[in-house]
Amino acid sequence: MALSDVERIKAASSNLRGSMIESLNDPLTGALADDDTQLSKFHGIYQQDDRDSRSERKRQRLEPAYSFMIRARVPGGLCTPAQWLNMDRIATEFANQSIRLTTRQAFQLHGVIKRDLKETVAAINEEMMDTLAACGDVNRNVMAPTLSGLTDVHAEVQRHAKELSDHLTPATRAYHEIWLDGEKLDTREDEPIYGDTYLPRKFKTAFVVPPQNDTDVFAQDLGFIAIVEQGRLVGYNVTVGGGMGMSHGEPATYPRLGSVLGFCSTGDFLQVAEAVVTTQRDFGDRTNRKHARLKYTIDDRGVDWFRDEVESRCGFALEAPRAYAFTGNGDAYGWQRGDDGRWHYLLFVENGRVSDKGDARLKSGLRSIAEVHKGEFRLTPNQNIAISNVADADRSSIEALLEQHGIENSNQASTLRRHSMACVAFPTCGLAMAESERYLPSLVDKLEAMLANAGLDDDAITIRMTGCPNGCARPYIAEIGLVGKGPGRYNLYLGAAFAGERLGRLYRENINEAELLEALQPLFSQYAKAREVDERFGDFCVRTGIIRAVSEGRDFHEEVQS
Ligand code: SRM
Ligand code: SF4
Repeated sequence: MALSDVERIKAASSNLRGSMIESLNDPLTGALADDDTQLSKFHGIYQQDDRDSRSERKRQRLEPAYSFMIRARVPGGLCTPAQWLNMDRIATEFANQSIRLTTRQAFQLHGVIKRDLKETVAAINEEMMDTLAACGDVNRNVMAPTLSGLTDVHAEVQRHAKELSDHLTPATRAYHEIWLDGEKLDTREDEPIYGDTYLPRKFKTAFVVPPQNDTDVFAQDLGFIAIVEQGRLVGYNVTVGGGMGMSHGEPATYPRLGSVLGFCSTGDFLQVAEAVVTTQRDFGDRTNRKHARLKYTIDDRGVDWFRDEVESRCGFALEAPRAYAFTGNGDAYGWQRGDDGRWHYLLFVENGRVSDKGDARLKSGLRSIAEVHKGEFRLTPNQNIAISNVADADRSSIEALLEQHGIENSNQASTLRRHSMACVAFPTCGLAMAESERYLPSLVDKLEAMLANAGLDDDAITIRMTGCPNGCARPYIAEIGLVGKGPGRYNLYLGAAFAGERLGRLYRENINEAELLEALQPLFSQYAKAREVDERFGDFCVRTGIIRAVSEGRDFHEEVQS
C-alpha cells in the first residue's frame, strides 16, 4: 500500500523545515503553502479560517478569512506567573483577546494572522515556553496530575513528566531557525528517537496518581499510573493504546482505552517510554492515517506481541501490574492544602475559555493575581486552572482579587457544569460538524433544571461535548457523551464509568436538543428513584440495562438501542 501523503511531506521536509520561511514571507495570501500547513502543526500552528464567514466570503469570491491557532506546550500544566502574564499580553496583542485552556493542560491562542505569526511564536518563547511538538506526529504535551504540590509523590511524578517531555522533544533545529532566527546548520541533524519521518500519527502521554484519574490516563497512547507503597513512589503501571478519535459511519475506527501492559520501576520509565514510541514508529500504519494510532497497532498485533517487542527493546521484562484504584476523573475544586502546608486553589473555567464576560472578569482577574502571585499556576487536563503554591498569609489577597473581579463564584456553578467539558468546535475548528463550546453552556442550563426536578442537583455526572467524532473533550468516557453529527444534531453516548475506566456506547443517534432532553429526562427520574447507594449514573445505566457495557474498543460500535 502507498504511504499517506503526510509521509511524503515529512520525508521531503528536511526535518520539518519545508518551505515554511518562504510561506511566511509570501505577501500574496494569508495562507501557508499546502505542504507547509501540515509541517506547521509540528511547530504548534494550525491554519484555520473563520467558519462563520466562510460561505459569505466564498460568495464574494474572497479568500477564506485565514488565521492561525497556536498551541503552546506546558508540560504537566506548570506555568509561572511571568509566563501567564506573557500569554495574556500576547492574546491581547496578537490573538482574539481570549486564552483557551485545553484538555491537555496546554494553551491555545486563536485568530493570529500570518503577518504576526513569527513575532507571536517568538514572544511565547521569550518566557521559556514553546510551541514545538504541541501538535504533529510526535509526542504531544505530557500531562501530569494538576496539584503536584499536594504530596512528595505528586511532585516526583511532575518531575518525571517533565523529564519525559524533554526526552521525547524532537531534536530538529528547524523550530529555532524558522521562528527564533537561529543559526542555519549546514548538515541535517539526527532525530535519534523519531527518525526523519517522525511517528505515523500523533502520540499522547500522561502520568496519573490514583485515586484521582484527572489526566484520563486510559485515553492516552501511553500512560504511567503511579504506584505508591508505604508512602513512596515505587514505579508505574504502564498503559498503552488509548485514544478517542473515530469517524462517523466507519466502524474500523473506534475509541479505545489503554491496556495495562505491566509495571516498571521509577528508574526505568524513560526507557519503557522510548521503547513504546519506537515500536509505534516502526510498526504503526503509515499508509492510512485513520488507522495509524498506536491503538490500532496494538489491536492488530495483540497486547502480548506489543509487550514482547517493548521488553526486547528495553532489555528487561516488565513486572506484573500492581494494584491501584481510581475514584473520579475530574478536578477537585476549591482550596486544598499540600503536605508542606502550602495552599492550592482550583478554579472552574467553563470550557477553558479565559476572557472577560460582563461582571465575570476572569482574564483581568487572573492577570491581577499573576501580578502578585509568588507560586505558580497549573493548567488542568479538564480545562481549568489552579492557583498553586500559596502561603497561608497570601490566601486572603488571592480571595480578594477573585472577588474584586467577580469570579469568586465560579466554583459555585452547578455540580453538572463543573463536570462538563466542551471542545472548541465552531468558529475556528476546521473539522467541526456541530457547535460545542458555544452551545454546551445553554444545554447545561436546561439539564440543570431537569436534574433539580429529579432531586439530583448535588450529584456529580460527567458530561462532555464535541463538535465531531474526533473526541477532543474525551466524550466517550463521559457518563453523558455528546458528539456532533451535523448542525444542531448530536449522538448521545451513555454508560461510561465516572473515573474514565469504561467507554460509553451509542444510545441515540443524530438527535436535536428536544430529542436529547426527551431521552435524558426519564433516565434522570429512574436514576433518582432506583439507584443503589453511591451508584454513579454511568454504572446505573449499565446495571439497569439502559445500555450494554462496552468491554473494549472493538466492541464500541453497535446498533442504537431502543
Ligand atoms: Fe484535538 C484535531 C482541538 C485534545 C483528538 N483538535 C484537533 C484540531 C487541531 C482540529 C484540526 O485538526 O484541524 C482542533 C483545533 C480546534 C481549535 O479551533 O482550537 C483540536 N484537541 C483540541 C483541543 C484544543 C480541545 C479543547 O477544547 O481543549 C485539545 C488540545 C489539546 C492539547 O493541548 O494538546 C484537544 N484532541 C484532544 C484530545 C484529548 C486528549 O488528548 O486527551 C483528543 C482525543 C484523544 C486522542 O487523541 O485520541 C483529540 N483532535 C483529536 C483528533 C482525532 C485523532 C484520532 O486519532 O483520530 C483530531 C483530528 C486528527 O488528528 O486528525 C484532533
Ligand atoms: Fe474540532 Fe472535532 Fe476536536 Fe471539537 S472534537 S475541536 S470539532 S476536531
